[in-house]
Amino acid sequence: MALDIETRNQLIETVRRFVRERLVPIEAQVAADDEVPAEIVQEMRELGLFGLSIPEEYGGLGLTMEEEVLVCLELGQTSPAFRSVIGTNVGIGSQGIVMFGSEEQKQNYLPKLASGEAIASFCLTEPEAGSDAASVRTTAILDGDDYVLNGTKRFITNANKATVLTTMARTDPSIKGAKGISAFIVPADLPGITIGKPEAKMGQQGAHICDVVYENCRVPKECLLGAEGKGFGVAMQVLDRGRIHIAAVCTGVATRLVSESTTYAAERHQFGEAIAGFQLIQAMLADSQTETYAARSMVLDAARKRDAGGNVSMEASCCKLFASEMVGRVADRAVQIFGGAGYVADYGIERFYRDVRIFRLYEGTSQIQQIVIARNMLKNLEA
Ligand code: COS
Repeated sequence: MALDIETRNQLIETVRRFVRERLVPIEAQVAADDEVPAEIVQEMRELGLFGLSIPEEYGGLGLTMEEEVLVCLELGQTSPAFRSVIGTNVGIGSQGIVMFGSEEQKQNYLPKLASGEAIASFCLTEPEAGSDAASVRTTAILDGDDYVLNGTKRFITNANKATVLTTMARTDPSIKGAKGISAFIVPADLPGITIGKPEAKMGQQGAHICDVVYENCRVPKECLLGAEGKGFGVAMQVLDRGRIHIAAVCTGVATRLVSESTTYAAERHQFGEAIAGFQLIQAMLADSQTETYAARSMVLDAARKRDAGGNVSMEASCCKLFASEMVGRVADRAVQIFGGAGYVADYGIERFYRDVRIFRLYEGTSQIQQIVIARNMLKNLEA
């Protein structure tokens, strides 16, 4: 159920203050250390951020999608690495359990994910299955009361901290494509699981991605999430929701960059006046503001449609496509407005420029979003 307006405003204000007072001052430090400090993670736990999307009866805040978007629009206004700490618990790691878990699975996992005591990762991507998610090769073969998992998952966010791995694996290798795939909730401490070391990345230092390797890992039958053979649908529905979340984060980052660009343009003097007085600078500011506003409007609209029970697969992809491409343009203009300072690490703008690049890639590249949008358009034509 939606929060009353006063509680909602309080939540947004609390997150805004947390971002401004606790996160923004340590952005450079987190990037240099490649780690979010433990005391910040603890504060996130205390604020309930790990459980934004988990229903109240399982210990979360049970926010509607619209409310989650409003939180992401605030949380996005700092280095995206901070959001990544809670990202998999709020989104792709937990939502399969929220949407498709049995009562027992929900009771077992959701309260610990909501409190941040447990960390969930989403294991879909593999070395040979990126955009083509239905070509998953990891196998899960039933043997007695266990499924035996073998295979490698790649670029798995938070895997080095995870206690639960929501994993897509092929239960019927004789079926190629989506239909042979099932979803599992795999406890990360089972024998036969190896977590690789975090990859060195272009940006978002402090957020970690690793390989997850399954070698004859015996997973009890009860860990099957949803029906056998229905795992691809689980993954797709989790991603539909995740794409709205990511689009909101992109919009939050863009909001921060528009604000930084405007302030800098008003303060920086050249040719005897503030560069904000020059129309070519104003054009860049105006374009960034317009696009940020458009993304904000889109993402709130898609969230409200989802809250109303609609299928928002197409809208989610429209939001992810537009907002992730948009924040790339906004970050590029921010570098341009800052000039040489935009290229220098101390100003932090170049860090955002690198940080936002991944948004066009993960949870489906821009090209995958275009495919999803166009397929839905054509399907609607047939209906
Ligand atoms: N919700 C529910 N079911 C869905 C769905 C959705 N959003 N999208 C697809 N499905 C179902 C289809 O209805 C179909 O079921 P039936 O065979 O019963 O009709 C099945 O899943 C297969 O769908 P489709 O034929 O569209 O699969 P494709 O192999 O063509 O791939 C794309 C679809 C490209 C959209 C998918 O592979 C994808 O999203 N790739 C990107 C993956 C991604 O985002 N990776 C990031 C990893 S997480 S950081």
